[in-house]
Amino acid sequence: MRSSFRLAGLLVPAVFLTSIAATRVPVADWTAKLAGKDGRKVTGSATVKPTADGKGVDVQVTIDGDTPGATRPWHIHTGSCAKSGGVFGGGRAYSPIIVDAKGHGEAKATVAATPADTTTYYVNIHDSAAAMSIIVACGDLAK
Ligand SMILES: [Cu+2]
Repeated sequence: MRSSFRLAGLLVPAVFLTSIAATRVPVADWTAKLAGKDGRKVTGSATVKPTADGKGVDVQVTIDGDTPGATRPWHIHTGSCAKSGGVFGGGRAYSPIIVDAKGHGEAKATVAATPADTTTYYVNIHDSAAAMSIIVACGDLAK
């Protein structure tokens, strides 16, 4: 009798741990704090979360302190603010941020690609479609 009680005591925690592992989200969220480039007072943040089907990521970006009425293209890029790289997941996934009268803007994108743990990523806020090489704000993504 005594030994079967002990066995039951061991089984309960094992089952509990297994169910936690099964419901764990496969990829952790990434976040970035955005800071203005070249003296600009723009601030912001971005979050990157896996989509429900696990085949891509939902990205949310918010900026403040920007020029009212501006239209800002933005993307996740591979690399870092210090070492630029290509657009992550193709540029079509990202629709531009429209800055409101208070200097605030936000946008969402669903990108059909998953970030790799072996690569670094950052978020770029570009000046405009006509001046993509000018970066208004930037932030490195981290888990
Ligand atoms: Cu870009």
